[in-house]
Amino acid sequence: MRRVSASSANRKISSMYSAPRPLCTTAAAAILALLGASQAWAHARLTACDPATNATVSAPRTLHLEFSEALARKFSTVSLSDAGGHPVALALLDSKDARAMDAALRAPLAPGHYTVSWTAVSSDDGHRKTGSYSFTVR
Ligand SMILES: [Cu+2]
Repeated sequence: MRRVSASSANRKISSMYSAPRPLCTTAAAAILALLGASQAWAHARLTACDPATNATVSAPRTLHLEFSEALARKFSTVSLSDAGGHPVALALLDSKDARAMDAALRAPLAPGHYTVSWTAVSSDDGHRKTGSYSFTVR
């Protein structure tokens, strides 16, 4: 999230019909600007995923990850490894939601423990954040 002056944020709100962004994003930008909030608030955090963190599921066909901000596709990645740390082949899919990453599994997953690792780069400020979570295939 770029820091914007309060006056430019106010202009954005008053001209919301011409603003390219949804109102909630614009309003959030205005609030952050008024509070002088830390840029750390704007990093793309993982907000939801399927399979869910620590879930036990039947073999999934896809992975879905949702973030708090739109992603810079070129620099954002997701990978999967099995319990032995070996990479599992994924095919990144085109996500309609700019804040989501979707990947298809090239082959059905055998029962076991898997770890998803992600790198999310915010398209807004270029900040990079990484994380991982696990799920189990029954
Ligand atoms: Cu940021």
